Amino acid sequence: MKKDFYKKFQILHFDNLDSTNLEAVKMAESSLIDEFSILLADQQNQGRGRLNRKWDSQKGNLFFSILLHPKQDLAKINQISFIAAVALVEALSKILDGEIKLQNKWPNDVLLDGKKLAGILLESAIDKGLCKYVVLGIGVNLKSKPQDVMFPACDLQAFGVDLSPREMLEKFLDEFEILYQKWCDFGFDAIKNLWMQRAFKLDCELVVDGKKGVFKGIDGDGNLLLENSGAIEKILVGDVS
Ligand code: BT5
Repeated sequence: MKKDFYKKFQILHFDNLDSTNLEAVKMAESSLIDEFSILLADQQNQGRGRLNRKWDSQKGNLFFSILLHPKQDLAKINQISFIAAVALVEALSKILDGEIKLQNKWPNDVLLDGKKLAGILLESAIDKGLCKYVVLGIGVNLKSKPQDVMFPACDLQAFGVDLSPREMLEKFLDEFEILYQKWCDFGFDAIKNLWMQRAFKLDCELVVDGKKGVFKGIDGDGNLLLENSGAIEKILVGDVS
């Protein structure tokens, strides 16, 4: 494993891990890493998605997890995955041709030209009603994409962009550092607005775990707002299909 710093982030770079999130949780539990440490792996054997789903983790793509100690109410911790999505989209918008559509898909995906480029997995530990730590894990398809997935996937290379995992990570961190600090100082409103500007299917019909309705955006906690027959329902977890 190699260690170095990029800005305030200490990067621990591994050839291979089961999962950067799993390892970050283990290291945080043993107090082996500090806030803003990043675990970066060239490959994962057991990359994880939400609800214990699998994250396809081929070499050449980006897999990392950041340890955070947010001093915010537990109810606000979920907002961090929206900060990450906005940071990733900001970074990608500076790299890609403006014609290519970049979108945020609720709750935690970044889409390029309507296909899933990246996924975000937030895991947190709570002690006596307070947040002990958060592990923010992100996977970005740079060179390859899986075929057999529930929502079509894509990779950056197919759009003419050739970046190494480290280069993509640094571009993400440039944006994330600023947005995370803004969130700590001023709250979620600005992040939420940025996320909504590129929300996939905003004001359109969509289906969330079998429920049909019109997507009216997210609320202050990041819940999806689904309108049906004039009534708005809040959806806390689910998959948009
Ligand atoms: C996510 O879950 O999208 C969160 C993915 C987070 C992965 C990162 S990699 C670094 C860190 N360490 C980890 O172990 N995990 C994090 P979810 O919304 O549940 O989406 C998972 C679903 O996306 C799977 O069931 C597949 O259908 C599909 N999928 C799997 N691998 C994919 C890939 N590389 N690209 C696009 N879609 C994928």
